Amino acid sequence: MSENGYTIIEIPESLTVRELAARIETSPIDVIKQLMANGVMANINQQIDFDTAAIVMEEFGFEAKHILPPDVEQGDQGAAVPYWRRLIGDEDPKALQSRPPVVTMLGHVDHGKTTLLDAIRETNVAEGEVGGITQRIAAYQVVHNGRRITFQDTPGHEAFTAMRARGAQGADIAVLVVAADDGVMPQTREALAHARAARVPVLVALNKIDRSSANPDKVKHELSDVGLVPDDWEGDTIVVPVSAKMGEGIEDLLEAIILIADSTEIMANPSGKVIGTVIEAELNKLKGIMATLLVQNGTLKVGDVVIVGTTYGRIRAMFDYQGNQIEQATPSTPVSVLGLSDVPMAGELFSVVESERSARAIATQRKLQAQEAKVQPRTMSLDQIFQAFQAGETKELRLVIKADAQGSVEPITSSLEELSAGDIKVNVLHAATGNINENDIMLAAASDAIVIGFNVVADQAARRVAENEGVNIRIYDVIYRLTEDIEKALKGMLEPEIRQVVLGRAEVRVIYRIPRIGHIAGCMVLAGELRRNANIRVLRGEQVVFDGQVASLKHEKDDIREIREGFECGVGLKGFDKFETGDILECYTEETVAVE
Ligand SMILES: Nc1nc2c(ncn2[C@@H]2O[C@H](COP(=O)(O)OP(=O)(O)OP(=O)(O)O)[C@@H](O)[C@H]2O)c(=O)[nH]1
Ligand SMILES: [Mg+2]
Repeated sequence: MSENGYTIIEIPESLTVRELAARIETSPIDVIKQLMANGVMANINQQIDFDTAAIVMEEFGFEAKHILPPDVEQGDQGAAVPYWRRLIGDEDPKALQSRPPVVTMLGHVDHGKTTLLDAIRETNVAEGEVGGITQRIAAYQVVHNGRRITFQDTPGHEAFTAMRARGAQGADIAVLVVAADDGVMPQTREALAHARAARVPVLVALNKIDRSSANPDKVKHELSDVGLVPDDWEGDTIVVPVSAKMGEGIEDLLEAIILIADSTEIMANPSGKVIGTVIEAELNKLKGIMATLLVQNGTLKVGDVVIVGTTYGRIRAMFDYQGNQIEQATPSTPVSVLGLSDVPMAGELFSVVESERSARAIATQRKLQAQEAKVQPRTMSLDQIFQAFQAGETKELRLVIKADAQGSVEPITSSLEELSAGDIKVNVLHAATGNINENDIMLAAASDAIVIGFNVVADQAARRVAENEGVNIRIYDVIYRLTEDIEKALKGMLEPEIRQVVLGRAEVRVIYRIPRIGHIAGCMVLAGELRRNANIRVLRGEQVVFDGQVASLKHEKDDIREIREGFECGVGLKGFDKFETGDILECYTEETVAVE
């Protein structure tokens, strides 16, 4: 017990939301809620630092105490180094070699992070971005005076707290970009807090000095107020005046980065255990699942089996930051890889294992652990949200949006936000590309939001969690239908909702060809039952390959109306017969639920 009567619990310098929830025996949803109440948007697999965890724990009546593993290096303030670096702690000190510094650009929205990176690389990323706002971290390398430096961008918009936190976590040096005409702003302070939490040295790029409204002295005062006293004011923070637009001060900035890099030991073992962090990942329509990884130790090679959380796969192809195909990547190298079976979570650590078999074993183990972390069932369905809306309890319709392409995310988000009228507001909590996953559902559950999918499907884990949590998923393929629905919803006139009830699942074991009819799937019912007058969804891995009605259902030679778990049957579908063995047939009915 602590002085204030709180139970003391030991936690490490950094842990995932899931681990924190398990330690305080609370639902991860409640932890996510509490984080949100404190302005931190985090998903269940995300790392949060000790200070953040301590605040949340206090709300639940616990006091946090540090546990430091014995091999943790101590910084000058006696502070622990970031989590991933501790994993390198096991490497033989003799095998360590210096590697390029990883530099993260942090700062308030529009202060010029992306433009500054462009000036450094002399390329042009900002113009190609949707709406000119960086939505995800991107990473690249430059060579300055023969020295390689890895840069990472982060978004400055307030909604992207978690991405800034992750950017700081993976960095050796943080460049805090502050516009000379705007000064220290809320996300400047927040970014600084993340860098400090991750014990990363901070350097300030005082940008936009070309502007007539630039006031460097005023900004230096503000920097001093937050503890960053400039070196020319006898402090120890390097402040480099730059103009990303005019390309001024870039050399000085790179020199300052090298100076800081040289005063810190930036090491890794290129022949050690391969670990690193997922920087971003997306479902690419042409190429499949593309993940950008930052290698932090060891050498990642084509053909390696990578595991991230519960996702794994053998790397089929690897590309450097310029899109050139490469065979291997040494520490501090950002690479895009093809071959993972599912979209991994940005910010998660990856590692290499010896075979797909052991990857599968680890993934299964992790899935089981995840299931054990018990989740409180809750029910806040779409109609209840609207009821709350009508009763005046809610003035905000919260949405989580997933779409197939970045080009759709932006128009959908803005057209929905435009529906806000008077004091009724549409609030898009999160919008991204890719299938609807477990994290989207968790976020929606924690904030009473609805999940909207556009040309995507919900993966199996997501559907399971949505069912447990009572989260509403609505899938559309035409934008105007989507906006029309939400508009009706806002006016409380939504059409009755169709709810799907899953009856059972069967696995395709053999395929029979029946002349003039086509192919029939010989199945084993794995759970529940299949019914003749119901619908069937054909699942191949995570993909839904067909969704439609049952044409025939037979047991041995007889036509039947239903068949239960443990029995074999023959299934024909209306308009589909391209079965493959291993396909899962999910049988469901639709129920109409009236909206009051
Ligand atoms: N005059 C002037 N404008 C600049 C300078 N650097 C950036 N800008 C402009 O500031 C705006 C924002 O720049 P970005 O590089 O997109 O800013 P950011 O920090 O990456 O913004 P987010 O990613 O949205 O957080 C753009 O219109 C740039 O052209 C500069 O040195 N001088
Ligand atoms: Mg940007």
